[in-house]
Amino acid sequence: MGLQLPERSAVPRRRRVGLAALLGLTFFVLAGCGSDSEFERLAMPKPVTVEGEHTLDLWQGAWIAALATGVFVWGLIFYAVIKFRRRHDDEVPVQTRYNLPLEIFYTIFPIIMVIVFFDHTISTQNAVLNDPDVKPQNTIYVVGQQWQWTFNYPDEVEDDNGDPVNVYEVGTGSDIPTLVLPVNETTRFELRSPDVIHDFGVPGFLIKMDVMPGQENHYQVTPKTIGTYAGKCYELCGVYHSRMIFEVSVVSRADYDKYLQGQYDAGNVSDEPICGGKFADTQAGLEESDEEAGICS
Ligand SMILES: [Cu+2]
Repeated sequence: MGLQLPERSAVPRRRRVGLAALLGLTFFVLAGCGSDSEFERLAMPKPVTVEGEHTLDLWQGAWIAALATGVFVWGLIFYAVIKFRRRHDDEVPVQTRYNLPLEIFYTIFPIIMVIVFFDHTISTQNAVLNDPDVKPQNTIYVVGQQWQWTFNYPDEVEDDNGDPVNVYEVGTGSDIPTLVLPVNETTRFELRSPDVIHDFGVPGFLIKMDVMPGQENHYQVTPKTIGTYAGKCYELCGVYHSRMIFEVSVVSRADYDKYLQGQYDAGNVSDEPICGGKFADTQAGLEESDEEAGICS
């Protein structure tokens, strides 16, 4: 005995038309999602990088797919609840057994959805982490140390002998550092930690990533607009975790070069990227400087 359904003619035509119109309107509204307002971005911050656009697309696409599925399922639920409600106390509901095509459908379809979600996630991840078509023009070694950030710009400036050297900016508990990035250029962040797990992120980049001792994480950004943005540590990393904030300044290439030269002139210069502020070497359990251990290279 298969699934028993009432005669099709029992559903008034105008109700079917109304349901179809509701579904169509939902798709129309969702398909029109742009990125100009926070509502349209579904509460995501406005992306200020090329890579952030990919993340926003994934976010919006996932919500549209989830909402479309939700509307379809809710529609079926309410349809069944209303259509097959008990009308008399002595009425026995229609008894049903398995329906093979239906069971195959609701087994296969979620698997297809997961595969599609997975595929979009992987392509977004590739675009954000390591797009093979985009060669980073700059590399910055970002060091998270308890409890501030150090930004290293290796081989960007030459010393008096013409040898490339590293310039850096170190934040302290009372001094918020600034991460300077050139606009419309791809910069790769190499993330290093000499002590505990931190997490490096800027809301406008639509990405954050753990900074882990002993692991070399990285991601890349291509800022589209000149401006200043706020960044912070997203991992509870100790007593003064809340002080691990920094500023991001996206500037023109000329201002970027001027900034790097300014760091050199100020004496913030070393041969290799340095691994943190003066507290980085004094963490419990660290017997020697991690800089000597080569963790930053
Ligand atoms: Cu931290």
